[in-house]
Amino acid sequence: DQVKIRRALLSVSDKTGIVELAQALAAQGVELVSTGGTATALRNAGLAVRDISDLTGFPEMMDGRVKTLHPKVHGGLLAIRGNEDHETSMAEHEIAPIDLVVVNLYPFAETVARGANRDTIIENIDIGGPSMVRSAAKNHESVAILTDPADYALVADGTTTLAQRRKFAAKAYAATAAYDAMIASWFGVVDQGEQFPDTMHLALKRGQELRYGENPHQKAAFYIHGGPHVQGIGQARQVQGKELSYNNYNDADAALELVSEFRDGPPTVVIVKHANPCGVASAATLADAYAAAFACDTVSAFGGIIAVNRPLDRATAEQITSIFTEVVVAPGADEEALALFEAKKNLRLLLTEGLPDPARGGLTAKSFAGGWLVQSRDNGIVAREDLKVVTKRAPTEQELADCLFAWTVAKHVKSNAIVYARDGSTAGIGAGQMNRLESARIAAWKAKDAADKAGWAQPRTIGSAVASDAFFPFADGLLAAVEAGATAVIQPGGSIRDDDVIAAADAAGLAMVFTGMRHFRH
Ligand code: 93A
Repeated sequence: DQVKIRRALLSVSDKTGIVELAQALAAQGVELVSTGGTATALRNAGLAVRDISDLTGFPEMMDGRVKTLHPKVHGGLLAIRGNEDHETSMAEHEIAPIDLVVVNLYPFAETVARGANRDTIIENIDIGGPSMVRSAAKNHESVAILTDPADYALVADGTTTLAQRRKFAAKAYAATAAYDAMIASWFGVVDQGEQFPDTMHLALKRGQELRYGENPHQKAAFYIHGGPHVQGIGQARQVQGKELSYNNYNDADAALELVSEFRDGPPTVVIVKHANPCGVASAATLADAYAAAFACDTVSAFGGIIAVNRPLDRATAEQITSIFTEVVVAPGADEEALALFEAKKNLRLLLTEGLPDPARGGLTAKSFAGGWLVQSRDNGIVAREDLKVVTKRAPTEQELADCLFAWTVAKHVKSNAIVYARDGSTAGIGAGQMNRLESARIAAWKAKDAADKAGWAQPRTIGSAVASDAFFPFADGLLAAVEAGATAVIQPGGSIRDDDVIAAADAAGLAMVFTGMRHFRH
């Protein structure tokens, strides 16, 4: 099953490693055939190359749209070696067999990403390349197809094995499938504004095979969007530490998404555990913000995932490294901070280029047995002017600021979410309960526990603002917040019992605002 390569067709947009490969093949006596740009690159390196136009007997024409689309190319790729009928056709039409194709495609995604105009984008839809890739891959019994420069070295000796050719074929079809998926989504999503087309094509590239999934008996891998306009944890650069696990990715994503809400705000620190924030704070300095976020729940912060909205400095790094932390995500880090992290070999440090835009669009998906649920991202942002005061008392400036802070955090807490906040930091977070009253109670209990542990005179829920990710269906949840000492409430409103809830707030002297927007997160 070993094939000696006699003739190779090289046609690549990304010329990485092509000269070295061609040199190795030439040294094995392989005839090189190439399209315009590739032929020039090889000739410039002193190699003897046959032009594709010489092989086809046709010039490359129509601005290169028709270069390799010819029976002499596809016949040479598809003909079954040793099949009498196919061999006769080859002889009759002077078709020479091609044993190796090296192709990578017009850079469609990159062209879209750099904001090129429509005509340029269309011109970067490769037709001849994918055709050759598919022909060669179909005939992998005899023909090898290379689509990844990382595989070039494998054929440098001028031969291929069947096992190799099968692997190359699988990779080749994956490459053309991903390529067409990108084009399809550009037409559907970008070009026609269709968010939910009839069928969905995902161009996902495996970034990393993970050691295991959510649990050690599950297998897992990380896939990155191949398409443009995507920004997030997948694009972050890991500068040190152990390999990220499945849960690390999930938590780091939750932390980065939340801290990005404070992209234009004061220094802010988010500490996440099991995809829920356990402490969030904004302050004058990043170090102060970390201290306040940590104080919210010093127990849960152990082994936490931290995201910050400013480059890490020494003072913050000192605090972070003083306890066990799994992952830190930051837009940058200064030399002193980096040196401190370096001493903690296992700590995973991820640096992002800036922070993603919380208002950006896009889709999120969740798999269930038999399909996927797909929705547009929760990019809803509530501003001061959107708030409707529903109680007799209007919130003070400080209460309003705390309401909005608590609301922003609650958006990133699993439902039912209740968040108490005071002076720009969370005082208690209740997440993931099956009823709102319990979340309110848990958040208050956690605040009290934090106060007991720190030796404070009283929990920080006294005089706090409380946010609820969805409306209070009954007054009981609100009354639990009153009991905890909250003086202001922010919630969507919209319950049929809103009047009861408002009456309870008025009776307790609370100020309450409605957002008109809900932030369920499950
Ligand atoms: O415009 S095409 O779709 N028409 C073709 O016949 C064709 N053949 C190869 N594009 C075609 N290619 C692509 O040209 C290859 O996939 C490769 O990306 C590129 C290499 O061109 P050059 O060698 O001129 O740089």
